[in-house]
Amino acid sequence: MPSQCPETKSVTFSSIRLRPPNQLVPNRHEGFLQGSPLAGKPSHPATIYSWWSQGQNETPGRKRLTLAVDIRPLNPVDTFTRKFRGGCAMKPLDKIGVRALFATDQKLPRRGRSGKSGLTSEYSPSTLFPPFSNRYWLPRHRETTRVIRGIWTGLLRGWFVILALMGQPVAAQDRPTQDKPNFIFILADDLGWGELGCYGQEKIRTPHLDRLAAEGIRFTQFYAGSPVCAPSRCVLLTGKHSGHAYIRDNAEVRPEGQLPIPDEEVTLPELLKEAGYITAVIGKWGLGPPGSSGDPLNQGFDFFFGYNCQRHAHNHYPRFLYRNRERVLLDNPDFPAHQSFPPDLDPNDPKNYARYSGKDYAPDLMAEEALKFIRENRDKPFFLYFASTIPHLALQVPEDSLQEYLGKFPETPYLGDRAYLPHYAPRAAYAAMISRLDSHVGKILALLDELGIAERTVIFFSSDNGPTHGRGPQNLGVGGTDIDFFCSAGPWNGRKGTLFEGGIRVPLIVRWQGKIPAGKVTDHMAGFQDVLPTILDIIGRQPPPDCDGISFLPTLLGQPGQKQHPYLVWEFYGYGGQQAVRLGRWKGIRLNCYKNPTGPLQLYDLETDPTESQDIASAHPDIVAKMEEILRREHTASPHWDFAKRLQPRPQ
Ligand SMILES: [Ca+2]
Repeated sequence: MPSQCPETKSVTFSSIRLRPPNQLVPNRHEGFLQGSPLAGKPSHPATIYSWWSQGQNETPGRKRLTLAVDIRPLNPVDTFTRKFRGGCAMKPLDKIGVRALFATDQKLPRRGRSGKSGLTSEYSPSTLFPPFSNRYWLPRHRETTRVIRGIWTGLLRGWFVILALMGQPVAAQDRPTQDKPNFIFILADDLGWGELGCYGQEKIRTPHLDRLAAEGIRFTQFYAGSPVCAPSRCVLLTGKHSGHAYIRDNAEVRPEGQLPIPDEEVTLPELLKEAGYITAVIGKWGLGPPGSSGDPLNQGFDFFFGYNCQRHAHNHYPRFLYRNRERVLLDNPDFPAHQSFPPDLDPNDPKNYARYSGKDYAPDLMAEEALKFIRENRDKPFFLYFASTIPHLALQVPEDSLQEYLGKFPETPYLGDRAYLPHYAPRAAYAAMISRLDSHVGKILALLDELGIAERTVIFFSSDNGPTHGRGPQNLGVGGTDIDFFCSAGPWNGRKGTLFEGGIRVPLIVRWQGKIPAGKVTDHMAGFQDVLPTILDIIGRQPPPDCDGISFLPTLLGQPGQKQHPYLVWEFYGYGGQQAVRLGRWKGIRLNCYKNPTGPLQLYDLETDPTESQDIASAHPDIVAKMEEILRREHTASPHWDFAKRLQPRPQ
């Protein structure tokens, strides 16, 4: 059937606003479109959805109602579980089908009843859609049949209009190509809030990142999507927070890779490809094995180079990396990324650590590929997602960077007893890794200057989660790290793997020369889910309707009108299970969710207690109750994660 439709389009008309707000649970109705010209058959399956957006972007007292219709080719193996995407063309028809997204943006006279179970409302969007001048029934829970009948009537009349609109170039609303800036999103791995000079770091040198901040804007209240790698990256690429995102914890699959994000997830590179961008991910992926639905090449990237599997990335001198789906063999010996130092060797002799390195340092190779990609695509609008594996363990760094720090700090050889690889100078190695990443950023900045494209390239720099967790005597962390020595989490409590601030509050630097005032610092509260709508905002496009993010473009440009998150939420299904809410000055955290999914929330006042050390929940039951309500509301069920059922994906 795919051959019957050469391409897929989605048409966003506008949006509906109703007053007063109604609480409508998302509705989904399946049926058939009679006489669809698409399938060439007398009937055609359709899925009709309606839902209220969360209201974060809305005027108080109003909510946005969106009505969507998913019309797909008759494909017996396909399922009706697709998500919506708005304002853009879609993946190939054989995967997604044709869909039309209707939304209106007018105050509508309401009729009928409303209630918690849904609503009945009648409206006439005739001012927006002359062909849709008949009335539609919006779905109400127990009136599905009547609703669908009403919608079908409209659809059948509107279908031909949709087809007409499909013929129009979607990009017509976009800014001209030459005005489209390039985007480079640089993501560090396990880099703490306090590990850059521009964020107060005093022991580790990061001159190029400090320059980036001096020439751009630095965020002080920016949050990762999750406290560990894969779910955080899922939030970044889909714009959905971790209560809605598909990936909510690291979950490995065999023989290599992580649980794949499904085809129907709408990703930032897909949306940018729609807008004419060439897209690349270079670095660590972690969202699906090669060939799976989560393969980067199946999620909107034109090019991939690096590690597909997060576990494979534990060794910075691997035997191979991937170029697209092909393995590229490297000049490195084969050795496991987790081992202890041999007891019969001298731990103070650096030569005995040569066995933990090789010739091809993967972070360098990935940086070189990034430079190559920029050079080759300098004349196009491009999106480069450069996901470095630094400073994630193991402690491995080329000698020239290590030399910068040897002798600078008191050292105790790390012998591999807390995972990863031994190193005779673990503090120097850790600092050197971060400076190595900084040098990669410096090369990118220099190349942009050389090519004369610095001013039309927006650069983001952030980290996927806080610095790695520590445990054991001497507070030495996993893999020989010593994040207390470096104040890696800045003033925050908590490390990677926790929803305390140190696990999720991360740096964000954005530079757009000529547009973002230099040297700016903002306390605008934002998170990974905001990156997708911000980038789309820059090119004049709308995010998908189920995006949880808010564009922070006004903050970048120093313009009025910045919308605020009333709150941020996180769900995390690792480390015992955790949930958290940031509500203004307040932070609520629930730990050990697997043991007790409705256990007590801890409450902290970040203004007076930034280290989250005094639980004051008992003094503020009203705030706790509000947070609990937010956590319930912001959670969608997942096939893979459920605290109550103790559901977590296991390696398959
Ligand atoms: Ca990470």
